[in-house]
Amino acid sequence: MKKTAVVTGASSGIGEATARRLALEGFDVVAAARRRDRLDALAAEVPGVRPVTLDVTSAESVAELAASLDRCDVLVNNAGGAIGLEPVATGDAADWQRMYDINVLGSLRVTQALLPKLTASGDGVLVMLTSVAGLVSYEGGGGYNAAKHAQSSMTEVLRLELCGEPVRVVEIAPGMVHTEEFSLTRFRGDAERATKVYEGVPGPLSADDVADAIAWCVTRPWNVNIDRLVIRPRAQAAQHKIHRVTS
Ligand code: 8X3
Repeated sequence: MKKTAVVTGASSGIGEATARRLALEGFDVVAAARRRDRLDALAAEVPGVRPVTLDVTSAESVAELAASLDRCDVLVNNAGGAIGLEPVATGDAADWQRMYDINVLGSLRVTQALLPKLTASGDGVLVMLTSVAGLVSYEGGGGYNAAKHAQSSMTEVLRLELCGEPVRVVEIAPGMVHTEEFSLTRFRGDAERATKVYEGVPGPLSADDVADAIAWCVTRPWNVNIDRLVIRPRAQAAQHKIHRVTS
């Protein structure tokens, strides 16, 4: 019997790379996201990937996802993101609310809906994609830091509460990852600002690098729980310590 992995936010970036990678690892992959056209293209290209339309901010949509699954062995709560880089003094509460809704409550909704199936699998693995932004705060990070800290804390609580159940709880906290959309979303479509984030950085992480780490975590033996994996590019020693090459 093949194992089933559900990946949220699978239409691009880390989610898409993880869906591809877990399919290669032999999982039946349920690729879930809002943008169905992208998921269909992914499923047409990668055998073993099934597309499911999902909006993690909608309880109904999450319930439909759960109802469409026979089983769930691995859940990768990847849907998330940052909106804005304004200081706390001028940040928009609506942006903060949206970030909380996607990163924290979105992960909560999907986790609650799929936990019975993860437990029933006998060796479930729940992966939370947080961020180094959930461990270290930085200027302008406000709403994103708050949301990622909350998601990271929720992950710790869950691991404590599930102790004794056949479910592992893994937190992946990436640093600088150059994906198609993360910075573009943060800067509300300003491509020039988004590009500058990675300018001169030799080897920011790719979505594939993070997918590789996720695949490693979920393929460890049943008794091995990788609590938290912090993954950064070599050029980023800390949040504020980034090596850039100027030409
Ligand atoms: C993204 C990493 O450093 O932009 O989750 O907050 S950072």
